[in-house]
Amino acid sequence: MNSLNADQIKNYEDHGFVAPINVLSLKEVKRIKEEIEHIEKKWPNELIGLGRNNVHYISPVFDQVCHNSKILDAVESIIGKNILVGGTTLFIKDPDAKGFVSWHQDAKYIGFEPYNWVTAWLAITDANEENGCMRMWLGSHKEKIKDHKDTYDKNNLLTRGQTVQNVPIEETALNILKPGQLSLHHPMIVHGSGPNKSNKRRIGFVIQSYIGTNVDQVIGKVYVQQARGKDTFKYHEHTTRPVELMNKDDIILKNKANEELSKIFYKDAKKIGKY
Ligand SMILES: O=C(O)CCC(=O)C(=O)O
Repeated sequence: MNSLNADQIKNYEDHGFVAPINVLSLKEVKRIKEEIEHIEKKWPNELIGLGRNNVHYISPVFDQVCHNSKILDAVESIIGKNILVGGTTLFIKDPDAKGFVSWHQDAKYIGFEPYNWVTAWLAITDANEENGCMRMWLGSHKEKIKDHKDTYDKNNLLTRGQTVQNVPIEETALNILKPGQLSLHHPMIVHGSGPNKSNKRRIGFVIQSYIGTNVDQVIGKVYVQQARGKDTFKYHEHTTRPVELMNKDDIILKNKANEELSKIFYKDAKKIGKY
């Protein structure tokens, strides 16, 4: 077992996130990067806009990441042994593309309750200050859900540019990761990330999120995969796992899952953004 140790669990409890956790080899990460480049070349529209979500339904490479035992051991240390994959997102920042992520709490808009869930951010490339790694407001997960202003900034990678204002920068920390390293963050932690100022891509594959089987979707519908343990609650529709890249039925599933996700993200929104 690669469970988190006592210090790592304390870090998560005190700060709202834990990192870095070594989970994949450089060879495994290279394979994932190649898969992204292959999909982008052969199906140029597949990973843009809403399509950046739930790529694990159409690619066995991404599916296997979600079911990786090292990642699941770490996740189990936080949410217990009955684990579902509740969705994934690719956060890609191309060099000089100006994309950023405003300060936000995932719990504000994702709709998973109770908060027995955790978001796993896997670095496919380096993630550092220069290329716009995440920055976390330490301890903010212990506070309440904060007001978020929908800004719809065109460079914001969040759906409606939802933003927590007046974050004290001196209480934040960078979440620096090397390729193959993971961070786990709490649903309530306030976090964000700046633009990529380097000359290389920054790629994060985010399991958003791993949820305990006791977690419901209170805004809309979500499809799930059993990652570990048993689902006695049966709140969600379980899906199959892909055995080949871009299988016709899997594409239909990905599109259906993304339509549902979009309804969740844009519930009560004044307009629809580009993701
Ligand atoms: O990739 C990023 O920069 C931000 C991702 C994020 O906000 C999240 O995973 O919750």
